[in-house]
Amino acid sequence: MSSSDPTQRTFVLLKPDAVRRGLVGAVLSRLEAKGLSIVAIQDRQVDGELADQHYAEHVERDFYPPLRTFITSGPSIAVIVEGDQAIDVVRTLVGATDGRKAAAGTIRGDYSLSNRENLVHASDSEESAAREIKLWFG
Ligand code: FUP
Repeated sequence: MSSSDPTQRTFVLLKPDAVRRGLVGAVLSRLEAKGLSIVAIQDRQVDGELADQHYAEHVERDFYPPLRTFITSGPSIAVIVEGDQAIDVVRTLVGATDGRKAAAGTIRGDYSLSNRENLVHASDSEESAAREIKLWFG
């Protein structure tokens, strides 16, 4: 993929709340309906070590201990999503961090009422996508 190629890969995690609430299909179908492709998918039980690596930029924050408990609380689904400008497109579909403030029509805006249990993680830059795809898929 050359740097001028708009096709990108991004990392998406369907968090334990999405699995527990039976929203995996609903979330994946929104990504697919947009025209994005799922190029890899895996169910993963996140342990504390992977949580700390994934959220390296947040480990010192006050909100991290309960976030760590949540993200390790049950199975998640790790996904690589591909498409034209996939990183920004997926972030737009996911919506703002706090589900109470996320716009209606976004995944978090439609399905989450929480700033922590917000269903989905999506890479926020090309650097994050590359780091996270390597971390989760090797
Ligand atoms: P986002 O990029 O929207 O996933 O949000 P951030 O990278 O800012 O935060 C990562 C995760 O930390 C969020 F998905 C949820 C959690 N978080 C909290 O639990 N409390 C906060 O105040 C902020 C974020």
